[in-house]
Amino acid sequence: DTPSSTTPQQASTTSPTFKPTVASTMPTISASNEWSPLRSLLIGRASHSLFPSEPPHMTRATMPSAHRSQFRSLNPFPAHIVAKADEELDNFARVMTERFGIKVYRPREVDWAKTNMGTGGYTGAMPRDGLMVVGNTMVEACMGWGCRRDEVEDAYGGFLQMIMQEARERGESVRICRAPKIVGRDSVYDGLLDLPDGDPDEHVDVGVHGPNESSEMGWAINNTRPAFDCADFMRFGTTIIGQLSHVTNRKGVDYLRAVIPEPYTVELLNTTDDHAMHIDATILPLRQGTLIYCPTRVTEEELRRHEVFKNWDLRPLPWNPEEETDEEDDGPPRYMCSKWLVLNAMSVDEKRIVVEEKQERFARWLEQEFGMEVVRLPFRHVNSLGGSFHCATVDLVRGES
Ligand code: ABU
Repeated sequence: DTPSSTTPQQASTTSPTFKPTVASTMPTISASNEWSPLRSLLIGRASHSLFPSEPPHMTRATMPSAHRSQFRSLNPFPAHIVAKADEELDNFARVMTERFGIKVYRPREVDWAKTNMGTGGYTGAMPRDGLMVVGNTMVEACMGWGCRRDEVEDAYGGFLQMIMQEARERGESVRICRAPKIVGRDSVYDGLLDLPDGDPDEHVDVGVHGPNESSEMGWAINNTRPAFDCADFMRFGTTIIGQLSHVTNRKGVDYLRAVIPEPYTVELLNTTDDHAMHIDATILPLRQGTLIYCPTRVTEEELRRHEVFKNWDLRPLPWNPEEETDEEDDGPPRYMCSKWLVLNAMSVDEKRIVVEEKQERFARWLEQEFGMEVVRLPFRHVNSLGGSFHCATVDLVRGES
């Protein structure tokens, strides 16, 4: 198989600072879960990040109310936050390479104000939303947000060509499924844009392709074309667990089902998150058989409905981070995330996990309750842009060497 044709990138996608340090016997892409030893990783880049310019009903549906007024077309995130976020991402990449011997790729720098034919993009700091490895296949998301339509090509297109080339030279069977291009007007907000403005703090309830089985709410996109972010899905062996959300519709799930290789299957978790956008702050698998979950978004009963979790140790986080005032509140604004972002940690392997350094209560709980070795790294400025370690990465290879 070959990737669909793309425009070659203008710049190298591999940071010269982080040269691969691992043996060449490693596959180019291969991952079937979220916890096997991490061997190759894509880490995002924050430069030039802009507040996403989606319509108000989408912003109301998915973003915390405090900062919504800043979500305007071409409005950049504060420069000092972006600069610090890049420092955090560089440091994270250095630690992954030097301490853990993980091969790290970085995307090219993109001026997001100049993308999308001048209407602007969002960020290169959250690659998890746009790309996912399933076995030997890299899937590109059919993103719902118009401002993210070209994100994968702009930031990671050259990287995708490079790994395809590497795989070809090594005779590996690797597939890259690029998303179909929408040329012209997108229909995904049809019927939704003329909703009354209402209270800007009120959650939008549009009922277009919802409700799901456990919530009466509707979604901020319709089901006229496939839409999904990869971060609405997680790998648990050959079962991929996902959710419908304000950026993932049923056609998106059907599309994903159609492009992933056999024997992988997709099952949907019925979550009760009215602001659903990405499943990786709702569930966090630590290792085979152990999963932490957000009990206000999903129940143990719902998790157990899925065969893959039958004999798992399923643990709700025993406190509600939304009700906590802690040192994290002194940090930069979480413009786009809830405090459940604490669960957006990234496993190095079944014993080691990367957690934001100010999340000390969570880190200690993982150490004491699960015997994890917690790698504490600064990431609050990346958090400010919309995600934590899981969001800011795409694991390319997981598994024993
Ligand atoms: N992009 C992950 C954010 C999830 C959350 O705020 O809960």
